[in-house]
Amino acid sequence: MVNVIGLGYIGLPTALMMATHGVEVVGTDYNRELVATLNAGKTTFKEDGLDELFLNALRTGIRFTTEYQNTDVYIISVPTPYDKFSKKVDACYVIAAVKDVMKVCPKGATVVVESTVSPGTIDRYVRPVIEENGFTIGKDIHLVHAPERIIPGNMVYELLHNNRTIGADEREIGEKVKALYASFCQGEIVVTDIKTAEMTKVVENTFRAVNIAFANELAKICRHDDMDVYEIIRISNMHPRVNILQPGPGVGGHCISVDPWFLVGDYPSLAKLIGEAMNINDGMPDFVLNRIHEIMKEKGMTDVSRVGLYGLTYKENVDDMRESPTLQLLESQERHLADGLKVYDPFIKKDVVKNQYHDLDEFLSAVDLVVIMVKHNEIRENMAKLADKVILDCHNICNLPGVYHI
Ligand code: SAJ
Repeated sequence: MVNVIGLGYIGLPTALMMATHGVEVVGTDYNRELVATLNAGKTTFKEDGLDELFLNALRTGIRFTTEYQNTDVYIISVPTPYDKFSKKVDACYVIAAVKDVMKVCPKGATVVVESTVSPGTIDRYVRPVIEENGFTIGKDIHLVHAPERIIPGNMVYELLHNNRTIGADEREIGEKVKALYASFCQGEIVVTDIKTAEMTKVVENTFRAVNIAFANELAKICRHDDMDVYEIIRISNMHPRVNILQPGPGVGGHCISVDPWFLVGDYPSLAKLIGEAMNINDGMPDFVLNRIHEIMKEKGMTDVSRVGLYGLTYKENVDDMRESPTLQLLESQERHLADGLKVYDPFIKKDVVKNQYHDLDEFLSAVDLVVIMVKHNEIRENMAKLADKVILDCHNICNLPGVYHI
C-alpha cells in the first residue's frame, strides 16, 4: 500500500492516478476540512479531467484520512515555500511530514519525497530526521526523491505522459520506485542519485523563468522604442534555433516564481543571471501598473475605479491564485496608498479582494479600461463585449482596434 502525504495540487492527482492503475492507496492530509471534502465525494480544486479521475479512483476504494499509515511506501508531496528574506527553500513541511512518517513506519519502508527542494536539502534536513529516529538510511529506511513535473491546466495528461526522474541512494530501490510510477506513467523514467534529481527539478523551472524574463525584458525594450515585441518574437522564432517565450504581466504559481530563488538563496555569489531574471519577472506587475497610469493619462481618465483587472489566477483556465501577478499588482497599488481597481475572475467564486465582481457583464459595465491580466478562454470567447472599452492586453490575445499592450 502507498500512503500519499499531502493531498494538494500534486499529491491528490498522483494518489488518484496510482489508485486507478491498480495500486492500493491511502491519502493523508493534516487539513481536516480538505479530507472531509474529499470524503464527501468532492474534489478540492478545478483541473481538466480531475473529477473523472476522482470518481474512478473512488470506485477502487482509495481512502482519505488525517492519519499516517503503517505501510511500506510513502510519497510526500507537501508544499516547499521559500523564505522571503534568505530566498532559501523552507523545508518545514517536508521535515514535519517525514517526522510524522517516522512515528508510524515499519523498518524497510521507502520514503519518496516528491516536493520540489533545492540540491542538498534532503542531505541537510531529511536524513538527520530519519537518523534521529534511530533508523539507518539504506537499511531501515530507503530514501528517494521523485520530483513532480506536471503543469497545472494539463496535469492529468502530463501525469500519464511526462518523463520522470527518480533519485535514489540505491539502484535497486530506484528501480522499485520506478516500477511503481510505471504503473501509470508512459514516459521514460530515469533513475539517478538524489542530489542530481533535486538539482534537475529546480533547473527545469529556472530555465523557464529565465526565458520568460528574457521575453519580459524584450517587451520593456520594445515599449521604450515603440517596437512590436510580439511580431519581433514571432519572426525571431522562425529561426531554427530560437524559441523565445511570451512576455506577460508577471510570473505566478508556486513553481516558476519560487524555485529559482532556491538557487539564488543557496549560491548568492554564483546565481547572478537567475537572480536578475527573477527580479525582472517580479517587476512586471509594477510595469503593468505604470502602463495603466500612462494609458489613463493619454485617454484623459482620472477615475481609477473605472479601471478593471480581468483575471486573478496565476495563469489561464486554472483556479490557482498563488503568487498571482494580479494579486502582486493589487498589493503594489495599496503600497502606493491607492485602491479602487475593479477585479473579476470567472474561476474565483469567493470574495478574495476588494472591489471584486462575479459576473462578467456587471464587471464590464462598471469599467472603461479593461486590463487583460489572464487569458482565460472566457475572455477570448467574449472579446466582442470589449468593443467599446479601452483595453490593455497583457497577453496579445485581442484583435480589436486601438488595443494597448505592455
Ligand atoms: N508565463 C509567461 N510567459 C510564458 C509562459 C508562462 O509569462 O511564455 C507565466 C504564466 O502566465 C504563469 C507563470 O509564467 O504566471 C508560470 O506558468 P507556466 O505555465 O510556465 O508553469 P507552471 O508554474 O504552471 O508549471 C511549471 C512547469 N515547469 C516547466 O514548464 C519547466 C511544470 O512542468 C512544473 O511541474 C511546475 O512548474 C512545478 O510544479 O514545478
